Amino acid sequence: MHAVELLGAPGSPYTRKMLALLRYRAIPYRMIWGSHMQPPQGYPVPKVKLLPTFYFGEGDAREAVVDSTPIIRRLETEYAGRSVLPEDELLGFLDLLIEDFADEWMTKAMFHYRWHYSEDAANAGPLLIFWQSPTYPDDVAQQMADGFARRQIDRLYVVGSTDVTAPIIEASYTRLVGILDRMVSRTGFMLGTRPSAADFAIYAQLTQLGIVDPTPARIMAGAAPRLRAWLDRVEDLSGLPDGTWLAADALAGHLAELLAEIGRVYVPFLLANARAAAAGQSDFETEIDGKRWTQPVFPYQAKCLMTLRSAREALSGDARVALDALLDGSGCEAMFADEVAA
Ligand SMILES: N[C@@H](CCC(=O)N[C@@H](CS)C(=O)NCC(=O)O)C(=O)O
Repeated sequence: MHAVELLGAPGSPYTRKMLALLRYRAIPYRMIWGSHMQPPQGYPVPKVKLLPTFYFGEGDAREAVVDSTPIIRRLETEYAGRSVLPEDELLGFLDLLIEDFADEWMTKAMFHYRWHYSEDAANAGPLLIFWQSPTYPDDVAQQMADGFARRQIDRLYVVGSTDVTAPIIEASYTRLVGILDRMVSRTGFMLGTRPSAADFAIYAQLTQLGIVDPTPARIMAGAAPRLRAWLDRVEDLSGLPDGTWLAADALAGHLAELLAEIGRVYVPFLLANARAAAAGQSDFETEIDGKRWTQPVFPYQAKCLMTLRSAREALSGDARVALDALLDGSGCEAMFADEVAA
């Protein structure tokens, strides 16, 4: 069978998300380690150069695709078995919400901790270069690492990491380490004894936070060795026996803390960002977790809110009632309040 190809890097959380997913699903793949700045010669260029870039098909039919969330859905239609998308409507929505939270909020912690403190930035710079190739001479590598670090540090504010927002991001990460550790201790995964897309999205950000970057890795190692060990297991779940999804009556107990965290930090962010985007602003200021948050508008994340709203709209009446009951009081319900523009 033709293997799906992907260009990615070990320091790119979304690459790790997809690599672990391909392994769990036993989809034949060919991993091309590299940089989105230097795609493989003769290969098509995706609409936006991001890692991972997936290449579907061969020769003239080869197609370059980015964005892990839709790629996961495409892989579900092209390869059977070991699905990561729960067929139950309510679980399906929760999976999408948690995946989105990990991809769009937890990545703020990942980017923040990588570049905010000098110890972490000095650690990441050379790794990012040697992940591309181990044969760069030292002086060239050092120059590239310095350039890379400078560019990324200059971009910290784009994801909302500044001295003002640092306490919010760091407190959320510390709470999440505890919340995720307790979830993993109960059933092994976010939505049962089998992994869903949400698990791979969370794992993705934590491969960096928990392993690569010294400051957040120390926090995890100290507070949650179970979660830290989980990361090494999720990297390759090819031999995991088939499991089951959570029963409806177990959802509230298992998910309450995580939903409250999403409602506490991510939902206020999504709403303020979408309002500012609708008003044509380039920046916005809001309050998150009782503290001031400022950042440039992120149009992609305005789309994320729309996607979550459409997904709730698409639910059958019963599933929507069950979802609303589950989200009630978590702060997540504010996403669907009618008066909020998007
Ligand atoms: N939504 C995308 C995000 C991918 C992404 O942001 N990748 C980062 C690396 S982890 C990237 O390529 N950044 C390069 C850039 O922004 O120039 C996905 O889920 O795949």
